[in-house]
Amino acid sequence: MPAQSLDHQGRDQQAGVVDVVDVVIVGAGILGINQLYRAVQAGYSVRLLDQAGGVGGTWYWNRYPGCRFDSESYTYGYLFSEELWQEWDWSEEFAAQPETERYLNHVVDKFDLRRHIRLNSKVTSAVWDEGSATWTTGTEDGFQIRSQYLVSATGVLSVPQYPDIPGREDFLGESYHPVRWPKEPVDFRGKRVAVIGTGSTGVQIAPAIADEAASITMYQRSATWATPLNNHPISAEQQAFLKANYAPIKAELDASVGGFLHKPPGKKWVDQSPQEREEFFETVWNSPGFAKISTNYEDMLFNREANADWCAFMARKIRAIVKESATAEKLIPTDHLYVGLRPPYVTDYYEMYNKPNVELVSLRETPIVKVTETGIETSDGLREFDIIIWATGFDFGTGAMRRMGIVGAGGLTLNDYWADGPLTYCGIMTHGFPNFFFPGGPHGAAGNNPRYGELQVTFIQDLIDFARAREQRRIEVPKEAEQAWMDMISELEAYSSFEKRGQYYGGNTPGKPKAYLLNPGGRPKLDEFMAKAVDSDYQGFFDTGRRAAATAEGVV
Ligand code: NA7
Repeated sequence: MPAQSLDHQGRDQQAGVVDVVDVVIVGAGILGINQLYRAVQAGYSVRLLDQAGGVGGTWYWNRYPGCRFDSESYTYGYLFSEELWQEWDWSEEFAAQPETERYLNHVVDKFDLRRHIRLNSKVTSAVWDEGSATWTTGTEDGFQIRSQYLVSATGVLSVPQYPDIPGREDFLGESYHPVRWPKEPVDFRGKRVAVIGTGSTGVQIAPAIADEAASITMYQRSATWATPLNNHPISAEQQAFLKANYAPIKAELDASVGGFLHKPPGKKWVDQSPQEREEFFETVWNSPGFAKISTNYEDMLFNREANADWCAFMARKIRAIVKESATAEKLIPTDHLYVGLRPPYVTDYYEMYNKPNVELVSLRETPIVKVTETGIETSDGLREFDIIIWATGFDFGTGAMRRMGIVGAGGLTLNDYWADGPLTYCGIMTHGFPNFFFPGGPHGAAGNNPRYGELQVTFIQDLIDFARAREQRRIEVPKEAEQAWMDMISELEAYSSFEKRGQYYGGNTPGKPKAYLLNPGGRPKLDEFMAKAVDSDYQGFFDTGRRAAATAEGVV
């Protein structure tokens, strides 16, 4: 079926028809759009499927008040087109969700990508056929499509997670998860609002609605080390600077470890006096977003004393901002150091607690007993609400792929192969699943995700081009290459500051294997592994199928 047969909503006119294309991409988020752009540019027939009613992925779904970047806008956007860079003006250092959704729609239209996209298409199965060396992908509405290559760009934060609290379904007021926020704005005026969860999402929403709502009650299980985002509008002068410096900025980002422009300070805590430390921490506190990590003392994450000193500084800040001392003390984490959990970056979060209509409930002191028809009962009694916001996180990293019904070579399911945690090569391929790629997947990133993702998207497109040029129909990462990447993960994970109870180990998701889900080697390790594959003409990537067949026949 030619792409032109899509109707104006991006749906095929006849569900159930088996379509055949070169590449099927799942997910119209930042990396799915990037992969689509590359594949279309390279002349492939492509169909992109997304369960949403619009493009944007994370930036389509998370339309809750206060949602915004915590990576600098211009470092998050695409770098593959200077023309795009020159024509798009980000309005703020850390843009809000509506602007990012507009940006991604702009990119799709500018590069004429929309006609390849089928929306409202939730993938429920994807099965490899060895004989034809193709994938057949099926959607919830019965549409089927066959392709030589399958790319799952389904994101790490796409499957919402609700806690198993008794009575959650009984609540008769409005309930929302931020990643399934309605398109129509929620009216908070005069409403009593509960926010469950104080991760990056909960602490963004609450200050954004605190003036409108009658009351906000924050339910906090773990306090987090939130620090100011320090957002600001991009001035005309800064805009001119960005436009004039596309090439050097791109070069700096391309060479960066984590995809940021922040520069390490060249200083260690251990070498400084108490007064120097105090002054330095003040500068770090006033720095933008993730610079709290990347421009902090170079031994901060590796020296517990240095980290504890930074935490003591942040605790003093919290006490200085939050007037009621009992509330301030509850907000100060006592069970983990900085970057033990993913640190949120906030605007007016601590200040919000000085408003008379905002209350903090520590679930460590008074746990939730149940949700009732009218509110939430904790061990100290019932509070009644009109709206409950479940800012309780995600099935991180593998959530979406584990729900797509992926079946690889020999009938092996992805869920079985990943039963003890994902096994990947560069966070993009897994052995036993030929012609299948997942940019932005588990083990892929640990920083500014699009900057990792663009390395992966480029590698995937180059690999497909290479295989096509040599008439290799089957691409499979060799087990040894996957093992080498997994060995890197295990070795460097030892230096990770993240706690096992958090999302990066699957610790927040009941029943999920506890395995590290980030790339602890940063972009340099991706570069190193990918360059090795490219330099060896992808040695071993094309003959594993034949080897397996030969082994089965007893030839080898
Ligand atoms: P997070 O960071 O996983 O935070 C989820 C929050 O929900 C966190 O405070 C949890 O407390 C809390 N939570 C989870 N389950 C419960 C129950 N049962 N009771 C009370 N509180 C609970 O998700 P976010 O959406 O905030 O952020 C996700 C990503 O978005 C983030 O990494 C950024 O990349 C952007 P806990 O810490 O588990 O005690």
